Amino acid sequence: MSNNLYSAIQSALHKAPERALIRLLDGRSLTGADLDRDSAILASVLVAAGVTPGDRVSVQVDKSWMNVVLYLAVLRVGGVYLPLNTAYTDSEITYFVTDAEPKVHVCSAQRAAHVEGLTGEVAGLSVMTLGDESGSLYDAFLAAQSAGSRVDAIADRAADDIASILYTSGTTGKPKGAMITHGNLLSNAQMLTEAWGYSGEDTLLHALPLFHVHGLFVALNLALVNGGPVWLLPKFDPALVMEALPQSTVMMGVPTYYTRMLAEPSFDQAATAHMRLFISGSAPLLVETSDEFFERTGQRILERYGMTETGMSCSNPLHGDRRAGAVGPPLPGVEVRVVGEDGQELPRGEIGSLEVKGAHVFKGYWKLPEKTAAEFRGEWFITGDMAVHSEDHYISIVGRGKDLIISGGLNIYPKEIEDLLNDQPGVVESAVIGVPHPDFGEGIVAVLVGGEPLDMSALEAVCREKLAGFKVPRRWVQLESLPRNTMGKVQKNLLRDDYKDSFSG
Ligand code: MCA
Ligand code: AMP
Repeated sequence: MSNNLYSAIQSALHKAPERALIRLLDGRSLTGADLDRDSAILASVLVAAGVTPGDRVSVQVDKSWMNVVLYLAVLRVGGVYLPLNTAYTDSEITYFVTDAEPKVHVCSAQRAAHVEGLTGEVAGLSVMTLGDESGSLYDAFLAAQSAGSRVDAIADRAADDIASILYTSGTTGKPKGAMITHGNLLSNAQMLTEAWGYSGEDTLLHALPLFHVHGLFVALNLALVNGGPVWLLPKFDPALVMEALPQSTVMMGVPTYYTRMLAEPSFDQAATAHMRLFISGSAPLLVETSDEFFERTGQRILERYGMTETGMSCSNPLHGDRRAGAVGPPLPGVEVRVVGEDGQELPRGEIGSLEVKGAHVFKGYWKLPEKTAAEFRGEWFITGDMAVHSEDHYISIVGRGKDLIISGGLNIYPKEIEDLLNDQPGVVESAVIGVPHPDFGEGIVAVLVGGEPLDMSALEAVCREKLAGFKVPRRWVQLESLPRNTMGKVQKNLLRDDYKDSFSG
């Protein structure tokens, strides 16, 4: 039996050949048969472009039905799907493309020239464009359709073969490509199906981007392997969510989605009456948000916990106690432990470092065996999150051992911004911190030390040029020196406390 994730998806598509599975709010849709046929046609385009099993296909495009077909086509030919946030700047894209060395890079027409300039550095790279039903990839798809070209075969893949690479930043500098296997994705889809009682009877309200684990592997994969319909919203927009809610049963989102929905006066029990389940993750859901949501809708958001490297590890139960402030017990097949600094498991109730083990844990970082080894203790993956394990087996994430900011569900590693700032003339040193933000959960503050008064707008402009917009600090402060402990380490906790009100009120 093939371990290619596409085989599992195809069986579900075959069970729903006439059913509208990808639904757009303008009334268009793709059935199971359409998805299977179109991915076979697009697979022929990828094969003609030289994509063979194991080759990377990097993709930086707006969300669209064709983006879904492209994802399926890459899986089908055994390629490695490498999605990239549309907010990444050209300099960020240069790093990803030269590191991953894709055979094909797909992007919007506006971004193509930059990547075409990298063909000298990446052997065999070709660049194709995709807009909303436009671009060279779309034209090639139409031409293949007219010519009757398709690749029906599903490339044979072992469970351990890489299906996808997702870049995730790190505390030590450059982003690392997490290699996620077909086995990892299948195991995640199976465990979530079981834990959340997901079936083809569910209709998913999909407002998340398709370039992160949450939107792609938690949301889309779960619906596809179950042959359930998906309302594919172009992005999160409360008005669009309100429109799709009455015809959906499950929604997934980051906490910002739920706080923004609560700001809609018409978001109430009647608007959510058709919904079976609201799921939150990627960042901590505040107890106040969870409680307000419950009061307004009569439904308790189900919070779960995961990472790019592991997919989902813990989830509050479908039936039973959905505990606000906790992420629930481990999912079926997942083992978790909370350890102290010596790596020994701590008694229940004590705060320590969270480690996870199971078939969902990734294969390692692309081209970085030493960094991979450093993140494991034997078979246990070290998440970098601080947690408490309760007597009744619930995990609560209580902090981060890693220096990480999560803003609107997007991860920002301060080191990346600090490295850039420290390179600028006049900057002696910098500390980038996350402080409470009413919309994004955390907002970014840059604290700088310079010999002379620093030109903050010039520094902000450099950040805008080099970094995706969500990584640009929104508050800038200059100090004489940074607070340090006796070991010389910057005390970010003191800075976070000093600037905690930067975005309130
Ligand atoms: C956009 N902006 C942001 C963010 N998003 N600033 C801080 N944090 C953000 N998350 C800025 C833009 O740079 C821009 O500012 C301005 O906001 C408007 O941009 P726009 O794109 O229109 O914003 P939006 O549509 O309001 O987007 C906010 C959002 C979006 C809806 C919260 O960021 C989102 O969909 N987030 C979900 C991310 C996600 O999928 N996370 C899962 C990761 P300017 O013009 O000044 O630049 S996977 C994961 O974490 C693990 C595996 C897990 O457990 O799921
Ligand atoms: P990423 O690197 O994008 O995969 O983000 C993974 C990180 O997001 C985790 O290591 C946690 O720090 C955080 N995270 C995800 N879900 C939750 C949650 N429900 N509560 C708290 N933190 C979360």
